[in-house]
Amino acid sequence: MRIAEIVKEALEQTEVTDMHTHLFPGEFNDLCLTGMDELLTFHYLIAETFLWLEEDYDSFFQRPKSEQADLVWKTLFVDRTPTSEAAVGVLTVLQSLNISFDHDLNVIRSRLSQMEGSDYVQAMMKRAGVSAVVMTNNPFDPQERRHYEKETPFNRDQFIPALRVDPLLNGWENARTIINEDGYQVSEELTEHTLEQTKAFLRHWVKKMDPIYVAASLPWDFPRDKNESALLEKCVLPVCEETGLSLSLMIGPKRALNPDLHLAGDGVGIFDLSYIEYLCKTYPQQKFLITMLSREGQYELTVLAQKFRNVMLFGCWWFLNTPQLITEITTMRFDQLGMKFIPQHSDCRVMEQLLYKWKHSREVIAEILVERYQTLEDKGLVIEKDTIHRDIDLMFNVNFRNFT
Ligand code: RAT
Ligand code: ZN
Repeated sequence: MRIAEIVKEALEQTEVTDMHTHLFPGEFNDLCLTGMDELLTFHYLIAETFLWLEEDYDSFFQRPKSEQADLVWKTLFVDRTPTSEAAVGVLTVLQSLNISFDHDLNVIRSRLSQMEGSDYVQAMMKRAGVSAVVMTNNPFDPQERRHYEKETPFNRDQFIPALRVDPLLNGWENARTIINEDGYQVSEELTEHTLEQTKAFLRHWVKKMDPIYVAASLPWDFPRDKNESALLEKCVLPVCEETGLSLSLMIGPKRALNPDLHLAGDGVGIFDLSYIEYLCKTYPQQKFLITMLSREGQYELTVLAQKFRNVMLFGCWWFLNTPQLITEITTMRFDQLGMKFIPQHSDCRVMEQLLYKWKHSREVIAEILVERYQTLEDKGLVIEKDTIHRDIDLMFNVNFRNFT
């Protein structure tokens, strides 16, 4: 077998741990998104649809989801040729499910819904080659908390909780209302007592969720004031330390750049990495999983990761999850870090997206790996099939499991 075939086969056979998604188990009912309307109203596609649409933002969002999906379909797939990564992704999903393209969305809707059954979620994960997904669990979201409060049972080996704390860091005013409602006395001012109570709130949620890590997305200009850094360094980090949890930092969004677009309105800014350097240096015992949204600074971030054992870079996040940028960033990471990084996560929100996000990423990463192995063989190193399987398992499972 040639190297290219072995790599392709190993990537297809290795079930991955998808270490950051917005997926939920079927037991979480409405939070578990599936089907054509959810696929088409994925916020990446909504943003793209508005590039052509003249309709008011508000009137679009007031429409029922099926009408929004109709408009996305007509705008991006019928009246135009779908060329963006997110649009091509929908076609990959259909192809993976053997559903042929039809201009009539209802035909596709019904073919897809015929497949949905009780083991649909399992079937999607299996077909996508994903053994487990890490969720995003926000204790400040009433719909999500309900499931933890009433202890909805679910398969925790397959759906791994992650405690998301953005609302705490990026909006103390709203966060403190919820913390107070939960019975912890916190004031507007971050007094010692308030910090203690906030830690107690976090400990409570760590206990309830049993997360694999704590996660926060830090906007491009974080920390904007002393309170934001105090909440991170005096509440979140101490609780991570006590509980031995790693902290995942997803840095660089410019939230609500166009608020009319709702969830689709976030942009990107350039994060000042000196704050991350400071965190890695000041808290050497704390493990940080890090991904960054801007293309700028990826090189500096890779060098930073090379200096600190407590850092694990992961994924090509959100707008960076395109073949071109995965190639660029992953190649650079191989050059600087060897195999000590996690090449990708999916960020899926809709179950079927696993099919395209992982297929596209595997294809790009296969090309990079084949080139690397071929260079090594040219230098006389014999690359065994087992080595390739071991390496792929290392990057897509073991690096994450060992680090966390
Ligand atoms: O990629 C996305 O879908 C974004 O909307 C965000 O959810 C981002 O991934 C995040 O976790 O903040
Ligand atoms: Zn995400």
